[in-house]
Amino acid sequence: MKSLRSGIVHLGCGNFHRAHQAVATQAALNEMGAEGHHWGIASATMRRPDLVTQLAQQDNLYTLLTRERTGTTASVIGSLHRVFCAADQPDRLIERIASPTTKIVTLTITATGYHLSADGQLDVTDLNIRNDFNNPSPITAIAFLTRGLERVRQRGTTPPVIICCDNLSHNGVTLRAAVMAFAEAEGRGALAQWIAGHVQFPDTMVDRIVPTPHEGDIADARRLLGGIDDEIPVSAEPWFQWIIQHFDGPRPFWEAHHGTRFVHDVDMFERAKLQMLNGSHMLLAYVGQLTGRETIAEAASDPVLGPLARRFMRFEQTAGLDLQEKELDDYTDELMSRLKNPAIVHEAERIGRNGSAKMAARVIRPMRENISAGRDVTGAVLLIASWIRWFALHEKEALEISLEDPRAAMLKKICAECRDHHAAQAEAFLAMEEVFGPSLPDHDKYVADIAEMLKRISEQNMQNVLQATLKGESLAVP
Ligand code: CS2
Repeated sequence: MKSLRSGIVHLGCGNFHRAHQAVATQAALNEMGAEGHHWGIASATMRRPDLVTQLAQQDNLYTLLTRERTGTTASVIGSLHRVFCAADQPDRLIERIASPTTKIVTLTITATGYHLSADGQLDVTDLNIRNDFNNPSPITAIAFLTRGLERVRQRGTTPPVIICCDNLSHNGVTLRAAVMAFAEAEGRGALAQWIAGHVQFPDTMVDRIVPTPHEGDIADARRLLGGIDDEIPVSAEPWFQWIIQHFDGPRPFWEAHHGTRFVHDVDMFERAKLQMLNGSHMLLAYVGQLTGRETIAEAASDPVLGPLARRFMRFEQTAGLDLQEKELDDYTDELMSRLKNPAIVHEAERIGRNGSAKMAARVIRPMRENISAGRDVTGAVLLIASWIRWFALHEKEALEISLEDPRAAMLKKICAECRDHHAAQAEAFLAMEEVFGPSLPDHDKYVADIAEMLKRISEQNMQNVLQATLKGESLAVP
């Protein structure tokens, strides 16, 4: 669209952004007509210049393939007004954030991109974060936001609203605290205070399963578009949810896309999704990989693992959710059906990445509440034991998958130091407060349970262990 201008700046122009926010923005542009033309997106990839080149070759247009069990549909998305690489043009991103024409800044940089500890606070000892202190050409999103807001403050203009669209607990509050902590840590206490008083960081819940692009996407796009070539289509499931806390100031009419809602309190939506979907995703990923299931759909459709995941989702991962039983049943049914969608090729190995940054909010928080209430936590025990097993197998180089995690080196080191000593491995993993938080209630018992599960899945046939776990056989050490 020739008359488009960028009222939104986005950090993290990845597949999720292209299949979620950019799509809702396109719906808003369609609905708003000429009124909406200033709501184009200036989207920065943090470090993928190749994507910038590919998008530029097709005028920043691309295809969204919506994949249902019954077939695939294609639509062309044109809401990306500008695309650039932050690593190549750091000042361009800072200036964009600071520009008075930018009303909204959004982020999808994944949970690891925030450099948080298990308590949700910015890890100011993190090397990437430290490297960005007072650095005019930073690499982390937190530093880019701080630099941009610093310019807004110096110029006395109106700051943009900053909308985190990643799966973090209380993502707006968390991001605000992280930006303030960053400014404080680099000696800009006054800036931190100004941010606290002037910048809005609404909470959001985002939900759409967006698998990594695969070879068939390009052919499908060409077929569905009647022969037009698209080198970088993106595919997604039909489900779309974006729940945004009300904020002051102008915005696109994102509600034009089904599944977008503005509410006063995002907490329950966010917690239900983080625990029931994202937490169960982790169980399916770690256990699935260990049983040779390559995709989430295969793992969720497994006659033993599927029911185990369902039980975990419905009875463990609902801890702390103030919703009716019927609502929880319906949400569970819906989620399991989405996870089984065979048209979505979502590799288990990918979902399993960066577990150390995801564990606290998705798994440990409900686990802690369940233990305190005397409820069963077998699913969480299985999940954690399977995660440790990934690293143990890696350490012995038996598992041929890439292992991406910000703490991978340390986790493999633990496995090496106590090779085949399951109790010591479980103890050392659970002692990492930056991943698991403080000790669990009745800590020693649960570490012993995890160690026992780790021993079983390491020494016995995995399918038999899962059968026994599904039947509810006790983990008590004989
Ligand atoms: C997944 C999410 O990678 C992960 O951790 O659990 O990306 C998940 O697919 C989305 O949050 C679904 O909305």
